[in-house]
Amino acid sequence: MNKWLAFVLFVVAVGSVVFHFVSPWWFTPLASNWGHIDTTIVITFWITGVAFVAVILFMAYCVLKFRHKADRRAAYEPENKKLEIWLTVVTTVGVIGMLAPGLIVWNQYVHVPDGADEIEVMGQQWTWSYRLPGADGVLGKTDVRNITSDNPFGIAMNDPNGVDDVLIEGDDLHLPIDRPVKVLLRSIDVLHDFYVPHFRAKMDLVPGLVSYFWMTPTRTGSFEILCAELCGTGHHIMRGTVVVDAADDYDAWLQEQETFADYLAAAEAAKTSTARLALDNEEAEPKAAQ
Ligand SMILES: [Cu+2]
Repeated sequence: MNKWLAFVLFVVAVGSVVFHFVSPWWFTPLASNWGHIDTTIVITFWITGVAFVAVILFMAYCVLKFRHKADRRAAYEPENKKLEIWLTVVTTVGVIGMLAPGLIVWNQYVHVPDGADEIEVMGQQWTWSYRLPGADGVLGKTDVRNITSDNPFGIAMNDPNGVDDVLIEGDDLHLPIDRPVKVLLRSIDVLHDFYVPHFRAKMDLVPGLVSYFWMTPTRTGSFEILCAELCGTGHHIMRGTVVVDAADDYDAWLQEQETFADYLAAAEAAKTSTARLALDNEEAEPKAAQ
């Protein structure tokens, strides 16, 4: 029985390592500058992998070596200074090895390089919308209290920087290749999490504040956006697409997008036509009564 248990433990240890190397599940091909994030995960795999194999093989060894024998008695050894020091040092080195690279990369992840473009991602149950700064390169100020159907991002009416902001609702986000971009994140209802696996980029959207990270797309193509925070019954449909374009394609796409000024003009036109319709009806009614 003990031999079998030791054998099963051995198979678990070796099988896990083999499966790790032949597994079809691995990172999606990288499409941003965040190769360092992959490195930190690989370091964690190595440290936890070595610890896992060591612990499982040690268990298999103990199950065999110290199995029950009628004439054997257990020894009581409450203290072993040497072993405790040794285990504490190895564990400390392992934990530092896992935490330190993460802290270094996190520091890079939230320190935006000078000259990065700014864009805004807005999450709400259960869609993604995007705002780009327009020709002036500056996003207009916003406030949730300004949000209406004509002003879905709540742009401040008295901020001239907001008028040319490009608004994208229910469509793909496009980004130019090889340009660092600061991604500002807002939510207008609950917690969401903007996640593009190919970019290795992920950040919570928290109602009431603007969170951010930065990255540089390094490859053209279409990449999936996921919400990585359980945000209600429609969480699973909260997906989107980000398309990384060459500079010319990006400019051509940008030309076709609507600005906040277009939104305001459309709202104004709708108001006028409603008013005219009401006026027409009023004029028509007395005739109908005759
Ligand atoms: Cu969500």
